[in-house]
Amino acid sequence: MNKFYITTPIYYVNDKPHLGHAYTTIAADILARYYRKQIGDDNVFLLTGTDEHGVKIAQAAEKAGKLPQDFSDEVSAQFQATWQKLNISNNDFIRTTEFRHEEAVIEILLKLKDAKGPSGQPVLYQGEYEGLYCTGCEAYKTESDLVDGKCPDHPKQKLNHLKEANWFFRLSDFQTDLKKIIESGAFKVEPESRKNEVLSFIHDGLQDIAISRASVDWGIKVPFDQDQTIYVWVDALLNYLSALGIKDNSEKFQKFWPAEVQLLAKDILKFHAIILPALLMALDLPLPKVCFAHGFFTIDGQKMSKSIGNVIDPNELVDTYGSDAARYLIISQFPFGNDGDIKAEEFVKKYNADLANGLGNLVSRVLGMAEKYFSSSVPAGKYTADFDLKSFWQTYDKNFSDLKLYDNIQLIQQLVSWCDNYIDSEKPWELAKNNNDKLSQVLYNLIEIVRHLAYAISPYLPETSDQILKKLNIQSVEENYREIGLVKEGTKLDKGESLFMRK
Ligand code: ME8
Repeated sequence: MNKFYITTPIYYVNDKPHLGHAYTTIAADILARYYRKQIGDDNVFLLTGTDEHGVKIAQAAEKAGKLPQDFSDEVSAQFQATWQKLNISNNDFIRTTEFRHEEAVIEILLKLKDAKGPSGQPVLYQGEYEGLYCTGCEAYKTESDLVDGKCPDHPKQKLNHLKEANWFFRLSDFQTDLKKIIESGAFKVEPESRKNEVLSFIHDGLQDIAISRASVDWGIKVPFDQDQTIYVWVDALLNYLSALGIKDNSEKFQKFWPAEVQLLAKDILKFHAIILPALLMALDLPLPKVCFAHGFFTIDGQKMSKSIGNVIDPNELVDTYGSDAARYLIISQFPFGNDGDIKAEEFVKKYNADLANGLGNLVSRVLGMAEKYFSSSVPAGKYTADFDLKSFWQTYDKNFSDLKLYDNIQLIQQLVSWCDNYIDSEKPWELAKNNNDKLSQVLYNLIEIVRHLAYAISPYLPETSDQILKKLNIQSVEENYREIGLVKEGTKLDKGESLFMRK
């Protein structure tokens, strides 16, 4: 891989950022940080942003007594501040109310107007829509989407009955091609269960979709029909292209498009695995390589919701635990991809077990022994421990290429436990009495493993990684950091402060 473009969804500004948004964004950041180490900073692009048009935002602004643009400015700023607090290393932040986005969307719509689908028919046509619309999803609903006559994701939301003249996108024309590229893996929908879900949806038959609304004002106007507003999902999906500068066919666009990975959750899978690829095919543009939909989590067994009062603000987690630990606690809850439950009371337990008593304590223990027995300098030795660091890195890379972010957390925790057991079985405090050579060797091994750990945690815990490297007197990232035995005899070490205070 020589470049890596990764995207998160752009989040609605009807509400401030919550743990669900943080989950996807942290996962994307971990991947971006990993690939920057692999292929260089200039070759990685991480995009996130905010989705600011549509009925849902207009209603939320009205409720707050604000103009939609002012309201969007405020909430979008909250998203940006939260990502800064969580140390998200996004290369750009796109807002759908920005001019650069709007002008790109307009140009794309004009291109679509002239485009023909696989059958040779124009991809856009005028028609009449009659049916139901859920403002919560900002999506049209068919009877088969409903449970007890309600949207299963927004049961409290009243469904609106719409009857309008709209512009339609001939999605049905792309059915065969979509099936082919998903089945062949030319466009990967992951995990496997999500791929099957999308294929069975396609198998049931794709309906053309309305891509404009006459009754909505807050949005971008259809350039060839000023009475219509572009459907918010079409507007939003195009952010992945507008942010790179598709309009001017910028160098950035040429370099980074298509995305290697699009991360999202299962709630918006159809938009990313069906509508976006069909739009791209209509525009004759290459498709993203992987569309990965992770699971949805509940909090203490319940759906996260304002009315239940169990919404967790990621900012509060950072205030309590610091940014690295907050990232860790959010992403280490359950395997990436699956649905899971987050138990609020587990945060403190996990913090103490994995970070304060686990990684943090190991680093203090190793550097404490180096201080006590070797006046804080690296003793003589070469790497002889029977922990296979080479295969550790192989598994680590494989997990990243399979997007198994959680498995790498376990891999790192296993290495921490391995070191704790090694210390307990070698008993350096006894070696100090009678076997200085062995003591040097054991300590050398431990310091070398701590160095590898510092690099392995860096996508997840970037600040802690830097702190450990500093303690090891490594001023800048070593190019060949995965080599074994790079720690040099005589290097001054600095135990300093604990990495994580117990709570
Ligand atoms: O759908 N568990 O924005 P949105 C895991 N604007 N992830 C969760 C989650 C949960 N309980 N809740 C939210 C939109 N997420 C559109 C997207 S993209 C062109 C437009 C995450 O603010 C997850 O990534 O409703 C999900 O897909 C996203 O937030 C939905 O964010």
